[in-house]
Amino acid sequence: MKNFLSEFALAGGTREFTVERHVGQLYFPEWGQYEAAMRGIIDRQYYTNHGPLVRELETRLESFLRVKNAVTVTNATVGLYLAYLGLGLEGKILMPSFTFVAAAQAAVLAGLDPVFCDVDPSTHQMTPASAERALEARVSAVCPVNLWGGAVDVPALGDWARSHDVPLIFDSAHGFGVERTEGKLGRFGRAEIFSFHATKIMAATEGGCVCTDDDELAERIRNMRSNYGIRRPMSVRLTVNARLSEAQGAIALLNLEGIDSHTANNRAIFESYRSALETVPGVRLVEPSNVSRSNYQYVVLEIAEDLYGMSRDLLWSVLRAEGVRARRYFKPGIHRSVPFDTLYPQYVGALPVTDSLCGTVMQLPIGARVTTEDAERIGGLICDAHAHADGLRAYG
Ligand code: T4K
Repeated sequence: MKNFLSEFALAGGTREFTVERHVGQLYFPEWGQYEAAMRGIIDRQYYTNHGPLVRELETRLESFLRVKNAVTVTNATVGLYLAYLGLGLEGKILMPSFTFVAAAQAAVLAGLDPVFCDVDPSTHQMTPASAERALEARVSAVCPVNLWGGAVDVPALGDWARSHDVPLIFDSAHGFGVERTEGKLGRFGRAEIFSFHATKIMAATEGGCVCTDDDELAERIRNMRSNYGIRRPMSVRLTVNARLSEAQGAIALLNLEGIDSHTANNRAIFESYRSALETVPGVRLVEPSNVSRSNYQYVVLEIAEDLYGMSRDLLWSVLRAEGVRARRYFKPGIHRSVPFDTLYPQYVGALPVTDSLCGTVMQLPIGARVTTEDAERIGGLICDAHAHADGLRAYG
């Protein structure tokens, strides 16, 4: 507890955490299991290009997600790119600007023009209403993003997409293991793309997968993914190297085994934050939206400066000084990032919710290296910083 201003690290006091706490630390497998998996790879001397571990991973992902095809790839950015290419999309693709830049980068790589829309101020998710406002652009596809261990309202967006006859390609980079009443994310729209980055709950250090019930699309992506092709050869527009290695496959398989316990661990941390923060004025913990089960991989706060007493950015600096490596995803929104700000200047000033969220939203540490006690201490720091906001503002 920080009783005096001088106790805050930003004001010269001792930092709360000597070992920094990060957002989304990898649930790295237990060492013995990892060692055994690596020995197997070395014994087989087969390291990549759709080896036995990656094949097993794909089969296990298909049965876990109840989807016909899970095509593993190097990362979600490349997965989005291959899905756009595999669907033969041309022209414009609609997506929210309040997200990681990957969906737009992948669009540009695939020769598409991204069109940006705003999001719902409470859930941070894209809605049919937010999509509607961008529709005059006459897009050929929509890429909704399932954010923060929550999801968009899938049936509502599905109805909207059907009525406008545009395919949905879901960026579900945050959504592994997340469930709606209709089932797990992974089988909605024409394709869903997951990330297995080190900061995700289902991690392979790097990696991802494209999920689809469309066998033809999956086969096309498999053919594009490897320069040598795999399974049924098919003529495709382009091939790239988007393969997952056996070592990544091994880590992913072990993480898939642990997914329920990792989710339970995340949930306990999330609940610890919730109770530590519920009475702090001007701090809103964003609950995962539109899902029956979250993976709780993101602890997202909105800071209302007038009520809390300091800005999101100053609180972020207070926490960083204490060894809490909070992040400011997504600052700026895609429409204000290079090169999209100059390529598409029409969006600057046109997405007020996104602009507001980019200045008020922050993520707190969670995952393998964070404990429920850490969450209580971080919540306590946020509470103490509010109590000393007048003094801390001098460090802004
Ligand atoms: N769609 C959405 C909605 C996404 O959020 C993302 C990626 C994608 C698509 C594309 O997925 P990928 O192509 O990456 O598979 C990160 C991640 O690189 C990125 O995967 C993630 N979303 C994005 C939101 O954040 P950075 O540059 O902020 O992450 P980085 O590497 O600085 O790590 C964040 C924190 O995690 C740091 O505090 C340190 C900690 N960390 C990181 C790594 C890599 C660790 O503790 N260990 C680690 O090994 O972009």
